[in-house]
Amino acid sequence: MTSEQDRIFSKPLAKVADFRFDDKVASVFPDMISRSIPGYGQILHTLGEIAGRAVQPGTRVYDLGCSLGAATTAIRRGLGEKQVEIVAIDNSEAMVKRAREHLDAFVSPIPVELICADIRDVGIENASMVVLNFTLQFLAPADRDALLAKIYKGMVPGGVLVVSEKLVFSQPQLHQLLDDLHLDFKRANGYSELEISQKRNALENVMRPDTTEQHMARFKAAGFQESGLWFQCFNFASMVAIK
Ligand code: GEK
Repeated sequence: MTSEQDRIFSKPLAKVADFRFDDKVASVFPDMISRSIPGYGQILHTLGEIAGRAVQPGTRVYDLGCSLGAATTAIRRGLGEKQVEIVAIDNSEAMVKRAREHLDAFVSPIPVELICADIRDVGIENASMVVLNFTLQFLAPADRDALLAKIYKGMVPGGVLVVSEKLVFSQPQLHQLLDDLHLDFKRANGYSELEISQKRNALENVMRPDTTEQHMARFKAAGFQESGLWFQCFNFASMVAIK
């Protein structure tokens, strides 16, 4: 996916408003996410590989917080001709509008139902794979356990949940080092100090990352039999939980 270059925070702002997934963000999103999240491309590719192994015929795949549908597209690729359907959900109208164009441009026998809704309000049924690719961190922390419980209930035995997130660490020096390495990654991708600091302020009240331990405890409390990290680069990770 190509898009315009992300220059959203490049000019000094009198007041940095809370980050929103609006039209401006949707129009630069592929550039923004690939320059901001180390390993994003690797994670997308592997979502397709996981889908190829874990998705069971006659079931559904859910892509929760699908943005422009990048994970859905990777999963469609990984599934080939399998008889499944994908449900892709995002509550940003700007994202869903563009996601429709991206998904329509990709020829695949796998149907995608694209829904503009809050993932807290939609039912999960007959799922053998559920993906939260950098979405859970945007939900109010108090709503996260209930979402995981709903997902678990809607999954078939052996189903796989993939959760990718930014992480925080309880060990302060480790936290600082991995955070600094992430900022270096952004600098190396052309973001200025102003862009980095204004974006950070915009996200402060909107994105609240958990520790790895919180994620693992949440998977266990929801009922998942097994869980673990399959990818980590600096303070970004992707985890799997198996029902
Ligand atoms: C990708 N998964 O490219 N209900 C529905 N959608 C939501 C909610 C909610 N309650 N809260 C946030 N979102 C994508 C990237 S981006 C990650 C996901 C990022 C949506 C929000 O509108 C946005 O599109 C997405 O979650 C998060 O693989 O920007 O760091």
